[in-house]
Amino acid sequence: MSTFAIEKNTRTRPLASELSPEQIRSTVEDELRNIPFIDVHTHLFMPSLGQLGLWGIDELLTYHYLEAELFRSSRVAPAEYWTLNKQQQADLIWQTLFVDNPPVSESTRGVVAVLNAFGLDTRTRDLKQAREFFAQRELAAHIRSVFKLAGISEVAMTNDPLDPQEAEAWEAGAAPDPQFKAVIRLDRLLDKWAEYVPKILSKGYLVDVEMSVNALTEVRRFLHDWAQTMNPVYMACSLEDTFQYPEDSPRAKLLTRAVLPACRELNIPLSLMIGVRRQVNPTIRLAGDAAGVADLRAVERMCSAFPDNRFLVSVLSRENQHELCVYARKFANLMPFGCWWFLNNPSIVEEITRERIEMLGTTFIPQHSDARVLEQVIYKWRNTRRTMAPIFTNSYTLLVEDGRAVTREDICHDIKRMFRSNFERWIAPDGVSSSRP
Ligand code: HDL
Ligand code: ZN
Repeated sequence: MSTFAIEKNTRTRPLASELSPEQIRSTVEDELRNIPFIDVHTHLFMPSLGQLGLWGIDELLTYHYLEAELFRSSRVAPAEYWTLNKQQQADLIWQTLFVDNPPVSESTRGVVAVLNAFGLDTRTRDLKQAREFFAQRELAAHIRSVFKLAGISEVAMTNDPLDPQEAEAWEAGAAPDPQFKAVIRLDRLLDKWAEYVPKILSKGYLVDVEMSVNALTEVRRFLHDWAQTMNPVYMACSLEDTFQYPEDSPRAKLLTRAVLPACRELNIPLSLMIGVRRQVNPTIRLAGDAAGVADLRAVERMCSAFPDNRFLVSVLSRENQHELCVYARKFANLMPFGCWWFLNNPSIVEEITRERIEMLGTTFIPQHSDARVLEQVIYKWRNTRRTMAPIFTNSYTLLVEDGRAVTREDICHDIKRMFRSNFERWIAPDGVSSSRP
């Protein structure tokens, strides 16, 4: 019961569908389970991109998150590990992180959840059963089954036009797939301009290392041409914790004079993922990146300087989350999304999500999976639902305590907004610069 005395009972007759505090939790859990989510950032690939798509037990176990954990528990040094083949690596990781030690970390427990979801033995000492199971799966049917288990309807990919293998597959006419939305990834273009000028020149774009006015026009044509091929829902880049904007750099010139104009012309958002500290330990390869606190005044300046661009922003440092929420209150063209990478752990997801709801209501995108291996979406989205349920329950319970009835329709509306329509409106051809319904 509210702690505030109500002067007079102004409550109108209870709504037929009004939920009691006890019903709120079960209704939140129902709607989280019933509504299929859109996964707005992954490293998954549509089947027509061939070998780029990773799936199955050996890929699940050699995920770079698990490789980082292996090197903390195994006497095998990275240099030796890299000489092993994929199955030998997976066997070593299974033995070390799942047999010799209970798999209690977020990423190890995730593999357990995937095996369990398919009814496979989670305490086995070897991978024979799992390998036989995945070997007999037909990919298209397997994808449908995985998406259903994960409760997702579609995913956004990460597509790099400067990756030779991927570019070749697209240029060969890779068939689009409605469940896999393309995203043009810009890291190579922005971070390694001089290195990739020859490659872009070879494709017929008259660019130059000095980045003449004509070169920037040619980059816009390059982006438009790839947008024609991929039909991207947004463009994206990851940026270090030291990222500044504006800055006197090829990256800033490319963002200002090529990428942002192209996004406006294509009417699609730009995703900025900020805070990575690249390769602090290169001996462990993909696992070698770390996190750092970024100067989010760069985000402030970009949102302010480009009011006609829409931004998706995720930051990697826990310390940056609160100020990102504040900036989202200042700029309606800023959509915070996800609990990225090292933040995708329940203890931190809870803190981030609660402060977002407190400051932004439901005008944000709570989570993405960042999945690199197909079946990871099963555990990443299961964990998200499990973590979000008490958070949303608390929000609605407070609302009832403060005097406003809550219905199943309210809860359904909000979950659809956070996990679907905020994104759909952000990428919509008639894109709006806020998440107003
Ligand atoms: O830059 C990114 O998109 C990151 O998500 C990296 O791919 C990172 O290695 C990762 O997989 N994080 O989950
Ligand atoms: Zn990613």
